[in-house]
Amino acid sequence: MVVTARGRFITLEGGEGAGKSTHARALIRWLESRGVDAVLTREPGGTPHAEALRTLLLEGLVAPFGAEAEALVFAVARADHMNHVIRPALAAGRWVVCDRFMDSTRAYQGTAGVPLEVLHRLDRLAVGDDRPDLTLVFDLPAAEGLARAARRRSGETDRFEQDVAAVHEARRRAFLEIAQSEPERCVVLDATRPVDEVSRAAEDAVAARLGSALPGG
Ligand code: Z5A
Repeated sequence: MVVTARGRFITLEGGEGAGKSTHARALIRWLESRGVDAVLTREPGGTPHAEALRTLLLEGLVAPFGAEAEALVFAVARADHMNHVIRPALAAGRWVVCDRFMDSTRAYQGTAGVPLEVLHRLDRLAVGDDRPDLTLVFDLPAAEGLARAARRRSGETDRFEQDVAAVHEARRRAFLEIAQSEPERCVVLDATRPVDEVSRAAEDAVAARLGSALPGG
């Protein structure tokens, strides 16, 4: 019987405009150049049902029910994403690169007042033991990220972008606290540097943490 080695699960986290989407795409290209079969996905979203929930969340249609309800809906979307995309890919030996994941719930809904034990319980339900092998936290001052996002934006701001600067800074601190409390999983990258340098730092982090799982590693 042939046993396929499990793939590796990498998540990208950080505030608005920190460069997660840019570097998720770059990381997929780099992994493929190393012979890795990799899947690019995102949260909220990644499956048709979770993408439908993304629309509700980003249009602010869940917001009137409160932050706990938003955390629940993010967890429902995550469970669907885990069951239909992430777990099957990992089981097939593919690597998964996910633009935002469970730490975003801690940083956004946690700073909005949802107790940590509720968030941990939701993680146990939606994620279980299939936690990321590596999380890259793209760190930069919130004002700089918002300015980048504003320059790129064509339409209106979404429900989360509309929050005031102090809220965005609290989320930045929350991401850094998560990284500090789980150094075996998380690597913080200085996202104020030029794009190419940040990409190289992301690749170095993957090679350092997961290099033995790369083809020929
Ligand atoms: N959310 C939540 O509350 N709870 C949860 O559990 C989850 C999510 C999973 C999803 O929005 C929203 O859902 C999000 C959190 C909440 N809040 N908001 N808003 P999204 O996925 O649509 O948006 P985002 O995650 O914030 O992504 P973003 O704004 O698109 O930012 P980004 O992906 O980090 O950045 P980017 O698109 O790669 O780069 C932004 C611009 O900066 C672009 O023009 C780049 O070319 C440029 N860039 C990138 N890197 C650099 C460097 N190094 N220098 C200069 N310019 C750069």
